Amino acid sequence: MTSGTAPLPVVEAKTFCGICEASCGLIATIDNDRVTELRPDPDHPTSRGFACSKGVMFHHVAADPDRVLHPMRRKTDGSFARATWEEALDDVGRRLESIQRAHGNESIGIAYGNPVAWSFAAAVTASGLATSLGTRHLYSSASVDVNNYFAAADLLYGNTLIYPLPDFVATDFALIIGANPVVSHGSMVTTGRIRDVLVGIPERGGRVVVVDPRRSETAQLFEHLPIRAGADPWLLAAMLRVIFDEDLIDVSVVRAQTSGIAGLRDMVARFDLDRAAVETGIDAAVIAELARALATARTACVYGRCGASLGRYSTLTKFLLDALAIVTGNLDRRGGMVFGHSMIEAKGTGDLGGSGRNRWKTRVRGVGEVNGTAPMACMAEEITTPGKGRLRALIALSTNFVSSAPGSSQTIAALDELELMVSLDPYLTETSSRAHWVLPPTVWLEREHLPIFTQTQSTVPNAQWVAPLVPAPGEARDDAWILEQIAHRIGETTLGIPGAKLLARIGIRFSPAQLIDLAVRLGPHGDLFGLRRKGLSRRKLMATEGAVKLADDCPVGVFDAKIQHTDRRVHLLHAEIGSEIDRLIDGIDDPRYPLRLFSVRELRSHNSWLHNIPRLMSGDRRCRALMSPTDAAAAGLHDRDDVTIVSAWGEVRVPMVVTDEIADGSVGLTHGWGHEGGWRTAIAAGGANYNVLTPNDTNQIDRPSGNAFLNGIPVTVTRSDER
Ligand SMILES: Nc1nc2c(c(=O)[nH]1)N[C@H]1C(S)=C(S)[C@@H](COP(=O)(O)OP(=O)(O)OC[C@H]3O[C@@H](n4cnc5c(=O)[nH]c(N)nc54)[C@H](O)[C@@H]3O)O[C@H]1N2
Ligand SMILES: Nc1nc2c(c(=O)[nH]1)N[C@H]1C(S)=C(S)[C@@H](COP(=O)(O)OP(=O)(O)OC[C@H]3O[C@@H](n4cnc5c(=O)[nH]c(N)nc54)[C@H](O)[C@@H]3O)O[C@H]1N2
Ligand code: SF4
Ligand SMILES: [Mo]
Repeated sequence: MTSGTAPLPVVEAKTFCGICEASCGLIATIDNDRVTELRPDPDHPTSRGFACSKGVMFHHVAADPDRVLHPMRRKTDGSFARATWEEALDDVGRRLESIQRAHGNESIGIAYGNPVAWSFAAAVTASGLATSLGTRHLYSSASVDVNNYFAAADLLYGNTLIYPLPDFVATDFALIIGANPVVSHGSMVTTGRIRDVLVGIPERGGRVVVVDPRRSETAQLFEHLPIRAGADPWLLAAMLRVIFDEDLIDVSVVRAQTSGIAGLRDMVARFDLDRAAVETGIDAAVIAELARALATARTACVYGRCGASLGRYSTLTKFLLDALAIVTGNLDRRGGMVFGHSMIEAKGTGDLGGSGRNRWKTRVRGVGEVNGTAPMACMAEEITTPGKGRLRALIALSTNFVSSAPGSSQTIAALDELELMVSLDPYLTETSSRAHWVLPPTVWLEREHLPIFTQTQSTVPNAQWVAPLVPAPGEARDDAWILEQIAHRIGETTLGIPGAKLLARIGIRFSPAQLIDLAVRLGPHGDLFGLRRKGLSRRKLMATEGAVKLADDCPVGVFDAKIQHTDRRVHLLHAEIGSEIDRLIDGIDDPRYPLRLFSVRELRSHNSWLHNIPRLMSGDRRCRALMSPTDAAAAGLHDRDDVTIVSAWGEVRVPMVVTDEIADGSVGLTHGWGHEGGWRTAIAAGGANYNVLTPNDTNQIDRPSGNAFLNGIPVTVTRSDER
């Protein structure tokens, strides 16, 4: 046997999970260039020995027999044929060049999805390519998720990326609006073992109140306040009104930290408690008690996620939520809301992608950009509407937007009009299978890996940077490499800095790793190129096993350094918020659609994928609608009926479960199901695409942020055989 064929020794290496924002520490067993086992890392500073079933199963994704491992070209009959990288890149390059010549760079677009948050190189490269092209067609899944956070942060704190974190570990009172961290493991805050941390609050005498139309896995553990889906801004504004009316604001803190308090008081004075009670389904007396409890708690934090972020008025909702913490003196306070302390400052990370808002507007509907990106809700019309700058070629990167973005039927129809669609995806999904080319990316076990996004929001600041654990299988290549190859063929760069093209021409190129290393070394914990002996750099981190803890918790007393408005104050008065309040108060319900639909996320799903791993799909896993016994009886429906859910924008057929988990007036539906393409287990799971029911009409989405409207959709539900 020669040394070239000798089996490699079985080794272990530390990494972290690149699926969700918990970014749990993992230990991988590597046998002959394959990851054969993943288990929790007991020494990771945040996750401390926790990992969920998805994380420890991820090597089954890497080894999935349905995984795309070679460039694939779609044939006229819709099936795919294998091609070489040269053929793929040359064809993509030629077609893009001809679009460039005929219509200019502004007709080429990029759409990226959630997994980019775990691929720093892809994130840097995709935004760099969009900058080089000078195109406004850069669509981010943030617009179906968190743009409202960014818009509220811009208004309140003066920068889209400065969002304070709930200090769950030290708080006396946690108000959780539309989040299910026991299942999701937290979002827009990275707190390891989040379930245990939350359980610790009542154990030390505090309170956790969960506002949710469903008695979720989180609500079951704490005080559950059922609310009608989509009614959160009514609850929050009414609570603020009580706090003002009863003089419960923390006057000295508010005087020191804010401007516009009188304006905020006038805005919430427009909310009547009795109407708020009707809108939310929560008694006025209960709303008032909740407001008093929050305001008088020794410390309190407020936290809202997808239930609050995917409503029709999501920026208003997030603004009011933060305002509750601010007026009660809980900002920049231990046990209240704290600011992250990362190895790369959030603002710095954002500056690479251009943090900001409303610096330009979309071509067709004039919706303002957020962090340099346009809303996915606008994409279909940008493809179908003629004129200069029409979107003609789309590079889709780790997104399954046919399932995850609103208006799926319109999106599917629009994709037919694209002259070129290229999808970088490890699977043939309902999105990628509509592309002309599907190009095979590595997954996070196979590439250099650092928690670029979640390191900014970890409540135990830490740093980790790992080398690829195993080589890329088949012909898979890093997303960043693929984008660079495409850019190279059309005379563009992937470095989003001024003068990048000139530098490239004289042979000076920076890799994404070099760029991020620079940000780390010059960052708050960086080695300043030797000036700070114990400081961090890529080289040092990669030589370290596991993650490095940077502090026990986030700092307090950093208000002046974090607030980015030039007067160093939180701004509470905004015309944009005033007009959202007008829209909310003047809104009229359509009597044809009396129920409110909301999304249900499951432990062993991740958004619209991970449905192809048999071990994650075992047991009774199916797409289903959930309805309260009272609403079901009123509509003559029974458990297990096949029902049709109809909204103003579409309809789906699904089986129904009648359960007292659901509040009257709301209907739950699992999202991310109803697959097409080449992932056989996912397709066999059946189900329907939730987002057939949601609007891509920009009059319906959140105005200040362009965030999609996916929760609180007015619907009606009937038995399918009665239609
Ligand atoms: N109705 C409804 N819709 C929703 C939501 C909801 O609550 N309700 N939630 C929204 C939220 S919060 C989000 S974040 C979005 C997510 O929506 P998307 O951003 O579209 O993300 P996913 O559905 O997670 O799909 C990720 C895709 O990336 C592929 N992928 C995985 N890893 C890699 C990789 O390393 N490289 C590449 N190139 N591809 C990869 C997967 O195969 C999959 O096709 O969905 C939103 N849609
Ligand atoms: N297992 C698992 N974990 C995940 C994901 C996943 O798909 N599966 N996705 C990841 C991603 S990308 C994200 S962004 C996070 C999301 O993290 P979370 O937001 O914590 O997760 P969701 O399940 O979307 O929680 C939303 C909660 O809001 C409730 N809700 C729905 N509509 C309303 C409403 O109008 N008002 C109120 N008050 N509540 C409402 C729902 O019943 C649900 O309990 O999870 C991440 N982690
Ligand atoms: S909780 Fe999220 S980060 Fe942790 S193992 Fe599960 S999927 Fe991975
Ligand atoms: Mo998300």
